[in-house]
Amino acid sequence: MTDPDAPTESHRGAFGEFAGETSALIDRSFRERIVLVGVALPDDRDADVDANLDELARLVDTAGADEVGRFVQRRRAPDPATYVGSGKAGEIRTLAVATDCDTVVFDDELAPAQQRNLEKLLGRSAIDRTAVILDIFAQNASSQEGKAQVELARLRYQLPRLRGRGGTMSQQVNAIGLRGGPGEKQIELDRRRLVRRIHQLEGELSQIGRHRDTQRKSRRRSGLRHVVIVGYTNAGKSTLLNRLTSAGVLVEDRLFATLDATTRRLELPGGEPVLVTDTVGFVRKLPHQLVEAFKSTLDVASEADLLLHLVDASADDAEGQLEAVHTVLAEIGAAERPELMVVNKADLAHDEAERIAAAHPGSVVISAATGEGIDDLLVAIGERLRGLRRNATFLVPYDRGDIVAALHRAGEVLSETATADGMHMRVNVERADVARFAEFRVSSA
Ligand SMILES: Nc1nc2c(ncn2[C@@H]2O[C@H](COP(=O)(O)OP(=O)(O)OP(=O)(O)O)[C@@H](O)[C@H]2O)c(=O)[nH]1
Ligand SMILES: [Mg+2]
Repeated sequence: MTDPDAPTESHRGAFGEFAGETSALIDRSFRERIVLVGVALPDDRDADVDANLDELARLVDTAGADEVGRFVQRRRAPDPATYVGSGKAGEIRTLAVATDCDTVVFDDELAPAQQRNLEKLLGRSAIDRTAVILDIFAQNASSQEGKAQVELARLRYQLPRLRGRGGTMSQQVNAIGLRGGPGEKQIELDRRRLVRRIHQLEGELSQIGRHRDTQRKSRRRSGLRHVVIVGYTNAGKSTLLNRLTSAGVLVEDRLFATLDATTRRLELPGGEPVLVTDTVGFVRKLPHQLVEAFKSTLDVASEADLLLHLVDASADDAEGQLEAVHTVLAEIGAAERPELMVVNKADLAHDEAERIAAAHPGSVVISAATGEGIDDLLVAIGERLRGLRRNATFLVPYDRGDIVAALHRAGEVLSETATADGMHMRVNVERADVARFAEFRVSSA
């Protein structure tokens, strides 16, 4: 190795190197120095590009590393071989050398070949946003399910990226400088081991999923409305659940502090009990591997009677965060759920909170930390829930078992009587469903 800048086996940049099932992804014995790189497409506004990279900087910081520089390239599309143009890659390398950076983090998921090419061009590890987010999730997972979900997501990300670097997978940490490796045979062995582990985890998770189905059924049987708190990470979701129910969920000024769903019972001012769930937060471009692996956790949102969408009024980019949350909600099939917007941290940013609330009619301003606005929030939740559903009566012919089943899925069947003309069903359903089954409707009693 004649190039003094070329990585060696002892190169510090271990950030993002996958080390197999259990080991940490980042060497946290020191804070790595990171250069951030994004590509701005023709339709991207400057402010959005900045917001994306600011968010990436926060993710990198949470993962335990420091931003020492950033680069944005305007392009029609990312370069298929190197994400940025190759000229730009040269400039990034110069900056990386000047700032003594360990790792370059790219704002979009890199294809395996792009990553390989970039590492060659840059002479240091090149990783992507997905790896950083996976890394934070790995650091924060604590429950058995959370750990299995994160590991599954990491392995699915790792599988197409396996390459011969020497030794077993667990020896690959810090082995960035080893090129060539022992060849196809070892890669094939690693690949098989990985696939086996993926299948094992899928099995474990489907086992846990069955338990969750039982919980879900008992929740349905309880007949209680289900309110789910969603929002950008660090918006204060867990603080709100604690405020409402003394749940004792961990609250931290940290991205993705919560990875598991916690459900508690809460009585609304009228005495009506409901269930409230706090769950994992969202960011922009949430990796699809995580969305898939966390499906069972995220499903609570798509099954909610009401979403409380919590927004941090003190965030620089609250509107952008709102949009990011809506994108993820759409991805997980929860876009159609009724939503009550709740603007939080009014104690920190009072004027901004009022401004956001004014832009979104029907929203409520609170501070989960001080309790300000919580009484109004409880009233608003009650009102929204009451407005969502109504009782309707349907008469379904006996040859339409599909409709009977669909009504059972759509709402709560209050009574079901066999008559000469068909099944007479009284059902508590959402207004939209009343319209959907209008053809069979007989009265609104
Ligand atoms: N000043 C102020 N801080 C708040 C408020 N609500 C939450 N926080 C703080 O914001 C940080 C994040 O709060 P969490 O409740 O952990 O946020 P979260 O939405 O559950 O975050 P994740 O689980 O990481 O997605 C913590 O430091 C809280 O103390 C509030 O109303 N005012
Ligand atoms: Mg939380």
